[in-house]
Amino acid sequence: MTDTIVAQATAPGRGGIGILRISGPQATHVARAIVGHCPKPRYADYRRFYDDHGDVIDQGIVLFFPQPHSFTGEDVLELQGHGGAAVLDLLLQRVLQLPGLRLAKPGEFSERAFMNHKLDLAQAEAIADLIDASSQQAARAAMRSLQGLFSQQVQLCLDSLIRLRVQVEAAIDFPDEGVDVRADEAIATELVAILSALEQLQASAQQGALLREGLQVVLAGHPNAGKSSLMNALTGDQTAIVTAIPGTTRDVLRRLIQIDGIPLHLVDTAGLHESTDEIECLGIERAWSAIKQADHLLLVIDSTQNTVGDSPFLATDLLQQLPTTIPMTVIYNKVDLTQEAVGLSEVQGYPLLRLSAQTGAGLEQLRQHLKTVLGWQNAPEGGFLARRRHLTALEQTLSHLQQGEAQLLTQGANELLAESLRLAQQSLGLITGRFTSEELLGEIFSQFCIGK
Ligand SMILES: Nc1nc2c(ncn2[C@@H]2O[C@H](COP(=O)(O)OP(=O)(O)O)[C@@H](O)[C@H]2O)c(=O)[nH]1
Ligand SMILES: [Mg+2]
Repeated sequence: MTDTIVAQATAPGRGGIGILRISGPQATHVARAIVGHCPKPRYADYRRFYDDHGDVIDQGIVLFFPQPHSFTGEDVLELQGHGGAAVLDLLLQRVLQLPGLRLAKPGEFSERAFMNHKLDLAQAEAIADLIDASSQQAARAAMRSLQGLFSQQVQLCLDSLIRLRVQVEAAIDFPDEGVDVRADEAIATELVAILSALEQLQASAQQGALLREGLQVVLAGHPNAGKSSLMNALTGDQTAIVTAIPGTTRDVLRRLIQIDGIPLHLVDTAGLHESTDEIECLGIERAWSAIKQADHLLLVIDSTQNTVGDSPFLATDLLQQLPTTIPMTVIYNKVDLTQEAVGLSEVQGYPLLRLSAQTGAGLEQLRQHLKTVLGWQNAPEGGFLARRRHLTALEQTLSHLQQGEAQLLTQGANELLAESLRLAQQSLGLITGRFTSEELLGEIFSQFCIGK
């Protein structure tokens, strides 16, 4: 028989109300043991909560949701008492004394909801994402995923794929009946349509992943260029120490900021140069490792040191060492001293932005520029939140389909195409959990918080 699980559903700590949630076949038994009877389904019942000696632990609301009309699809009981750590713990210990009960694992309530077909996998993940959302945009997008927007689009593509597989299997099994080029043509048209729907879905999912995870933007450059000043200007506080002494920053500093609701991990690093100071050398090593993991680099240059006439001059020694695969913007800082006009131009094929970290001139342009280069298309209302796992699944699906398209062109509808379509359906199904392995499920749900 399934265990009955219990966990605190409200955040730990002090609060007006604290809720224990119980799910499983023993839920009604718990109600009888603790409040003396099982309340009428979905009615708030104000009761005392008793311990095993008949002493009152707390008093509050008890709610009962009989299966299948509950979050998990099982019998669910909620005990809503006062939100104190000690009193909730007493209540939890009392519940755990009862036969067949145990503490829930992280994400176990959502996992049961998934197993009982209350949610698909993408929706279950959206619950965790909604709880973790760090901006209003991310929260709204997570809610749309939870309501099934993402899943519906995946399902539409899955349905078309299944229809196409049937068509292909028919062409293979009954070669004499429709054999012709016309069958192949119909298949090709359908395949192209699925490919284009999936590409659109992929574009939205990429935006969704951006909204969920944010990107790493690393500030790099010579000492004293103004990296830490720029970090502070963007975070709006004194995150990093700024001095006129070169080599002030010796560690890697990270801060999460938002630009119009898009999360962005800003990383300040030690100035890059040859140093003999042991601590600074370690800082520089860390700076290089942060640079290699960046999604975008901001190469900060002190414009008072680097302008030759009118033409901007790049720190070429650094340029040669920086990874060429990571997109980069050159920041010409301290224009308050050089009187150069703020704004965006270009240098040696890189976007160049003149600004002053100290006065804040040009900062807004930097924000807008970052939004653009990080691939944010303006506010897709109706967008949804997606995870890296979803992007991978979409990529694999697309690659199987593209392979299938090539096979169809060269050899017509045969077993190879059928196999590519089968694989495509399998990878797409991973998103909503149709073909998901036990291990993957375990991994996904274990990242949820307890009580969810
Ligand atoms: N005038 C002016 N000074 C700046 C500007 N940005 C930074 N500085 C100064 O340059 C020095 C080095 O700045 P800091 O942010 O520590 O540079 P980092 O070594 O690259 O992190 C400090 O004295 C800052 O006050 C700026 O935009 N204008
Ligand atoms: Mg610094």
